[in-house]
Amino acid sequence: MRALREETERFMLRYKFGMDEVITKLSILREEFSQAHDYNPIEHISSRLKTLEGVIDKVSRKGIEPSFESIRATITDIAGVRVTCSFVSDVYRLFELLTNQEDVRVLTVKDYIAEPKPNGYKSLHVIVEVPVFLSTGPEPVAVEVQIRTIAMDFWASLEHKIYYKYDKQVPESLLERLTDAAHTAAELDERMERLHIEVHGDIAGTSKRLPSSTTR
Ligand code: 0O2
Repeated sequence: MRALREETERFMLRYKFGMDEVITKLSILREEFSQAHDYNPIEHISSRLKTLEGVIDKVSRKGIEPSFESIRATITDIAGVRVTCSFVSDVYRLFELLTNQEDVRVLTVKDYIAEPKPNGYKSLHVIVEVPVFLSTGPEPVAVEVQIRTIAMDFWASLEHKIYYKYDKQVPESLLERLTDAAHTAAELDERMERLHIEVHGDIAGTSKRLPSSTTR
């Protein structure tokens, strides 16, 4: 029993390490990009680790017998990192900067910005695999990274609360208003980005520092 508990803790710890590694990568990008371009593409980084109960629930819902092996093979969002950016262009820029790193392997990409969910949900989801260096050697660990704008995040967090408040049975009229609000959020993103480009120019990933007169 004790051995199983220790193995379970060790199993879950790997995901925490993978998550920490991705957060470190993002924090380095944030700091370095700010220094090199006088511009910060990341507003906020948050993370969460699924509970063991949550993981077992999810694998069981898929009709799979829970085991370390089956969980490793089928549940790729045990470790989750969420990044909010000001603008849609920053979302894609950050995606490129992260996934172009040599030790980051992309497992799947779901671009709900290009193709929003029917309810209006927008976000860029990428499952990456990063090596975690343990005393027993390196181990690849999957981490789900969700990258989105502040407006998309605002919408998603309210939608998430409403979804659970109504126990997943949200009244039709509320659903319609939520989808409408998602369109408004998308429109706001476009307007804000246009304004930003007008004031600061298009800060391409490789562009030089902005002249001091145009920075705040
Ligand atoms: P939590 O607590 O945020 O982690 P899968 O996870 O692969 O079985 P799916 O649908 O293929 O399921 O994964 P997908 O589409 O990549 O979305 C999974 C996560 O995206 C969700 O995690 C949410 O965080 C977020 N998400 C997806 N769709 C919506 C949506 O319509 N509204 C909101 N607010 N968030 C969404 P979890 O596990 O549901 O929750």
